[in-house]
Amino acid sequence: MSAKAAMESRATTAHPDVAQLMRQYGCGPIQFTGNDGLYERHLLFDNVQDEERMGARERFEAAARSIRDVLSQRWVLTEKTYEHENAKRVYYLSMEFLLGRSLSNNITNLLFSRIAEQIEKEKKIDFFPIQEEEPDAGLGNGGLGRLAACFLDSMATLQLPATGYGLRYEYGIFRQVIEDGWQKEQPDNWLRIPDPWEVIRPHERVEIKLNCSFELHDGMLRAVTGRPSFLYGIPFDRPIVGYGGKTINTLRLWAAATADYFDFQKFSSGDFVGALTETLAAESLTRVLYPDDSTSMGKALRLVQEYFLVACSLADLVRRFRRNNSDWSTLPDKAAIQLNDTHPTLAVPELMRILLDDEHLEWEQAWDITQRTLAYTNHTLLPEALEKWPVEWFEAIMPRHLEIIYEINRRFLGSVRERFPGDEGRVGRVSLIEEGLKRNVRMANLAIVGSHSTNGVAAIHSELLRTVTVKDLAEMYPDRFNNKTNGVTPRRWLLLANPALSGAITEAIGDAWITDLSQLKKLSSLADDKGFHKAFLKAKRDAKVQFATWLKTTTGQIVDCDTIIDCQVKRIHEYKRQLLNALRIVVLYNRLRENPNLEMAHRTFIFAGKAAPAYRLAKLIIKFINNLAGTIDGDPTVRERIKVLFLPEYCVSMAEHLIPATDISNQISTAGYEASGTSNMKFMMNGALTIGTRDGATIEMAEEAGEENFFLFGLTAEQVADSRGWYNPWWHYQNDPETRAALNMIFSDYFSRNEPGVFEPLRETLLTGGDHYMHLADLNSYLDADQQLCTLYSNPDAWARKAILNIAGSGKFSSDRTITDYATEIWKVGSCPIPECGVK
Ligand code: 26V
Repeated sequence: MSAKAAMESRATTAHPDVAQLMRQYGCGPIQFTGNDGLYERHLLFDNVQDEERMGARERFEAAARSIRDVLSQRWVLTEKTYEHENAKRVYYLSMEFLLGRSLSNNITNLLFSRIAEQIEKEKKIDFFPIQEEEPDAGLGNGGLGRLAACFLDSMATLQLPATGYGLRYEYGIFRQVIEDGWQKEQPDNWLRIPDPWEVIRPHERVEIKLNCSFELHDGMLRAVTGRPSFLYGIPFDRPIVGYGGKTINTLRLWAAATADYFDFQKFSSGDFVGALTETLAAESLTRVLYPDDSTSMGKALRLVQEYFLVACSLADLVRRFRRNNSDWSTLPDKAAIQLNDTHPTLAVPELMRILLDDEHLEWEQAWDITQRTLAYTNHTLLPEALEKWPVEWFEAIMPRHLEIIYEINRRFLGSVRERFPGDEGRVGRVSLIEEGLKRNVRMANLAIVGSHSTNGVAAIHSELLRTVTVKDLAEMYPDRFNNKTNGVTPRRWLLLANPALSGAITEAIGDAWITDLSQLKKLSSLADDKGFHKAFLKAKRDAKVQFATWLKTTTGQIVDCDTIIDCQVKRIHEYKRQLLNALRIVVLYNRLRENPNLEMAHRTFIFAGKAAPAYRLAKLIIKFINNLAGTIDGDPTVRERIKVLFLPEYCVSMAEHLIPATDISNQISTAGYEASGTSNMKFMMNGALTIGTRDGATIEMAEEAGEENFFLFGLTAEQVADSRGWYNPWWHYQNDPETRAALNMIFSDYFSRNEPGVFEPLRETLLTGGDHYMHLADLNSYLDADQQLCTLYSNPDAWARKAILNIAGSGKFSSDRTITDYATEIWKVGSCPIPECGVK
C-alpha cells in the first residue's frame, strides 16, 4: 500500500463518516441517523424547562445521556456476545477506580470528536463549560485507583471480555482546600446530583450474609458483633468504551442496601424511627472511600467494605458461570480474577466457602480451583501499607472465613515444614497468622498462597518483592512471581489531554499510535528534524497557554508561559520526597539572594497532591511549600525569576490540564520505595524531561529513551539499603554549606515569621530523627542534575531533541502493552470481538 493510501485508510479507521458510525451504534432495534435530536430531547424532556433557562449542568446531563443512548445498543450486544460465546472472562476486583470525567473520554473513544466539533459549530454550543460541569468520579486515592481505570480502558480497547468490580462510594476522595497554607478536607458529595452514566440494576441484586449488624453512634458507623444480618448489594453499571466503540465493557459498582423489612420486630413494636436508623446505618457501609493512611487500617468497617466487595462480586460471577456451565473444575477456564492489591484478598476464603459450603466440593478440588482462578498484584513494599487484620475481628464478623483461613494455613505450614524441616523461624515468617499478643491475618501472605500469580508493577519492584519483602514465600513458590510493568492509557493521557501534541504526532507518523503506542518509535528519526522541533515546541507552548488559561479561570492562580514549568504532582508522602524538591528550591533561592545577577532560567515550580487526613507530617510539608511560595512571592529580588505554586485539589482532571504543559517532571522518591509510579509515564509521553531517581518504572523509562536523555541522580536502591546502618544526615549538614544554609533558614523561622516553631518537626525528620528517606544524601546530586537541565533549556533545539526522544521511547508505557502481558501470561484470555453490524 502506498504511503498516501495507508494514511487514508488510517484516517478512515479513526474517523469513519457519520452514517457509518451511526450504523455501528444502531446495532439493535433503534437505528440512528446522526441527526436524531437526542440532545435536544434530553434537554427538554429530562428537565421540562424552557431552553433559555437551562444551565451548564442541564446541558452536561443532556449531552451525557445522548452519548449513553448512542452506546447503549453496543453495550447490550457486548454482554450478549460474551454470554453467547461463553468466553473466558477477566474480573478486575478493586476497592478503587479513579475514573475522572467520562463525557469527553467517551466522545473520543466512540470516535465522535469530529461530530462533536461540527455540532459545536453548527449549533453554536460552547462545549468547554459543559465538559467542566462533570464532576470527577474520584473513587480512588491515587496511583492504584487510576491504574485500575487505565486498565479498564485498555481491556475494552483490546476487546477483552472484562468486567471491573468496585464499590459505589457516595463520597469519593476528600476535596482539598488550602487555608492559611494548611490542607483542610471537605466531603466530595459527587453523587448529590444523579450521575447520568450509571445504570442501576435492582433485579441483579445479591444477598450478603454477615455475622454483624450496624449502628450509628455519635455520627460514627460501627459494626455490632454477634448480631447476624444481611445486606443487599445493588449493582450500578457504568459503560467502559473501548477505543473505536466496538466493545463496551462494564464497570459494576456495588451499593449496600437493606430490605424494607430489615428489622421487622422493631418496626412492629412501634420503634419506627429506630428501625429506619439501623437501615441508614447499614446502607452507610459503601458511603465513603477510605483515605490511604495507616489509621484506616484500624477501622473494622474498612474490613467489612472489603468483604462486601468480594462477596457481591463473587456471588455475581458465580451466578453468571452457573448460567452456562455445570462443571466446577472448568471455573479457571472461564474466569480469571485479578486482585488489585490485598484489598480484595478475602476472595480466597470466600471462593473456598462457596465451593465447599454451597457447592459441596472436596477441599482439594476447591483449593485447586481457587488457586487457579485468582491472581494478585502487589502495589507497595511499605511495611505500614501491608494489610493485616486482627483475628478477633474475623472471629466477630466472619467466623466461617477465619475457619477456612486456619485450615489453609494448617495445610500450608505442613508443606513448609516438610520442605524445610526444623526451620521454625521460616514457619513463623510465612504463616498467614502473625502471632503475638494481638494476632493478625497477613493479607499479602494469604493472597500469595491462595493464588497462582503474584506480580509487582515495575521490574525493580517485582525484584525487591521477590528477594526481600516476601523472600520466604517466593522460595516456596518461585514460579508464581512475575513482573508486569504498569502503563497508562494513551487515549486519555495523550490523545484527549494534549490535542496540540497528538496532532503534531499524527501529522508526522499517522494515527496508528493511538492503539499501538510502540509506533511512537518512528519519531526517533525526527529527533534532528528542525521542522519537527518547531512543531513540538509549538505544541508545548499551546499546551502551556491552555493550562494557564484554565488555571486562571478555575483558581485565579497565574502562570507565566515563558518560564520553565517544573512539576511534582502526586500524593504527599515522605518517601516521595516533596521535601527534597522544596529544599532544592530553598537552595536556588539562596543562590539568587546571594547573587542577584546570577544567570538562572526563569521557573515556575508546581506542586499538587493530597495528604492523608491523619498524616501530620505530610500536611506540614504542604504548609511548608505554601509558606515557601509566599516568602518568594514577597521577595522583590527573586519573584520575577522563580515562583512556587501549590495547586489545591489535585485530581484526574487537573492532571489532564497540567501534564501536557509541563517541561520538567520530578520523580524523586528514595530509591527502592516507589513501586512504579504512573504519572512519570504520562509526563514522558507528553514531552516533559524527567529529573529523577533510579526507582520504580523510571528506571525502565530511562532504558527506553536512553539514559543520556534522562536526568537521573542520587543513591540507587542498593546504596540506600547498604547505607542504612551508617547513614548520618549530620554529616551533610556539617560538610555542605548550601545544605546547612537551607536548613538553618527553615529552622530560624525565615519561612514562618508569624508562626514561630511551626516547622520544628522538619528538623526531627531531616536531622535528629536520622533522615530515614535520605533527603540530604541526594540533595547535591539533585541540584547538579537540575543545573544540567537548565543549561539545556537555553538551547531549544537540544531540548526538543531530547524531549522527542523521550516521546519516542514512551511506547512501552501504554496500558495496552501491560494488559496484553496480563492477558497472555496470567489470565490466558483472548479477545472476543463484538460482531460488526452495519459497518461497511
Ligand atoms: C492502602 C490503603 C490502606 C488502608 C486504607 C485505604 C488504602 C488505600 C490504598 C492503599 C495502598 C496504596 C498503594 C498504592 O497506591 N500504590 C501505588 O500503586 C501504583 C500503581 O501500581 C504505583 O504506580 C505506585 O508507585 C504505588 O505507590
